[in-house]
Amino acid sequence: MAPQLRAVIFDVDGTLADTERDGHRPAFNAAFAEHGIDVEWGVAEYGRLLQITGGARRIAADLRDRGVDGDVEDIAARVHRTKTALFTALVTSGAIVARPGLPELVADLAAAGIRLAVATTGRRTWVEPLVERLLAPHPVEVVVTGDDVAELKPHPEGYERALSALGLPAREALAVEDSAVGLRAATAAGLATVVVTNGYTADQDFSGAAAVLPGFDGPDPLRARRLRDLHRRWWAAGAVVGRGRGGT
Ligand code: XBP
Ligand code: MG
Repeated sequence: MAPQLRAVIFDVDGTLADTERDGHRPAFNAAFAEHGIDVEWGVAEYGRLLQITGGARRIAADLRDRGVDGDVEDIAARVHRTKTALFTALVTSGAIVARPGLPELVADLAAAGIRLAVATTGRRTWVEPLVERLLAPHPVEVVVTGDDVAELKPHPEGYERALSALGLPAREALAVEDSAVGLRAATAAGLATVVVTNGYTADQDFSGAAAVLPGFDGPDPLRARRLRDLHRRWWAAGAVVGRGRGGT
């Protein structure tokens, strides 16, 4: 029997909002400047650095690559605390808006009785106010952040925790992601995944996704009915080719 779609688990950065290029990146750069560190990430360079998930890890990896001396982990942690404060202020100022079509999709999911959750590598300090702003008034039952996991994406831990908090098997939920790293995490948790790309991710490899779309809106906007259909088809195709998918 085809599995029911009971919950959608959304990624945050790049998925709910286009946060990376003009949100996180300038906050990282301002934090470097505040700490007297002569690093400024350009648009293309930051796109490459997005392969490293988690802001503190991203800073540490880059400082190490640049041959910075001293306790790089400690420097990265301090710079990242400043970056988190700066980015949180940006979120609470209301400067970050939902991707076009997302509010309509979320309202339709809520009306259809499909539960909402979030799984991100970002920090809870800014994730909670952003999710509240972007998804209100619809209740988001579960918010798993980078503070809640030992392993960041592409590890499936964040998605596994979200499923466990929802009390659902993977086959009764669906992930919405924007990146190949996120797709790997969701797929490894056994989830059907719809990818909605952005400027940084459009050329990545999305093999195994239930669908790859350029946005939530357009001539055939993403709504509950279409997501249900994509979810059902993904599982039907998996059954035909005998892919071993967990969470039964
Ligand atoms: C994207 C990330 C995050 C953000 C920065 O997360 O990897 O690290 O770039 O946020 P996702 P922090 O797509 O899973 O939402 O500085 O708080 O880590
Ligand atoms: Mg993302």
